[in-house]
Amino acid sequence: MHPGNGQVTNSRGPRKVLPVAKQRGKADTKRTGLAPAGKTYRTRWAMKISDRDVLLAIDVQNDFCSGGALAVPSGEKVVPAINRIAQRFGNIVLTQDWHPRDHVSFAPNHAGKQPFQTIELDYGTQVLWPMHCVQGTSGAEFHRDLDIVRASLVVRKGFRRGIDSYSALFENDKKTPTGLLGYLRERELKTVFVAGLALDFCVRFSAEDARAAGFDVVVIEDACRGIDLDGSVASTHQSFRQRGISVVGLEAFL
Ligand code: VGL
Ligand code: ZN
Repeated sequence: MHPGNGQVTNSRGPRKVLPVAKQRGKADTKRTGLAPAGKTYRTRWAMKISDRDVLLAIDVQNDFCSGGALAVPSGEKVVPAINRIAQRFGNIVLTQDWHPRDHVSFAPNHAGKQPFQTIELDYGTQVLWPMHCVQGTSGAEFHRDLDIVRASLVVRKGFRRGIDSYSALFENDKKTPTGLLGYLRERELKTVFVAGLALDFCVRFSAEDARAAGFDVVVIEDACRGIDLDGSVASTHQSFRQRGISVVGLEAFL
């Protein structure tokens, strides 16, 4: 689903969105790209952001950007998109993948295994990755252009040697909490807007866990990039549809 016009429907019914032209007033129609009378145009909608909304920016770190140890194709392109969207939010939370060197998800820590092969652990199947986001290394730092000053919380995840954590809420055993769920509840936040890297892993599992915990969830597709292992981007979109996770484009925030 890619409504593209910012209409977000969920279990509580449609969210209130305003046409951009209306919100800005008639004088601004040029800037919104509306065509002259008689010509066709695509109406653009603006998402109204409230203080119950939070932007969750997932793993915008050097190792997931071009030149990084686990580079997501065009990963760095999420940076200007997230910076732009973030201007609209009063609540911004960042996650940071933060592994010890001897982490169980690193292929070099398993004799005879190559990156992107899988192993079975007590919590299920685990993909083996190249070493990435090692605690304290430059690869684990946020992209230098990510505007982080207004973020109120940084959640580090994947710091236990024996367990990976794709989701910002629960580690890969689906039980061990990161603490973010408590933060979201205590702050009485209601809608989680998710962006970042990678769409088909950490963004996906964060969005799914937030939805399962009862939040309205909106994934900002243009502010994400995927790894795409064995059709994982397609299965991510299918999962979002099935779970009532909304997917919108960047134009909803301009
Ligand atoms: C991620 C694989 C391993 C991600 C993190 O941020 O999507 N993917 N660690
Ligand atoms: Zn990782």
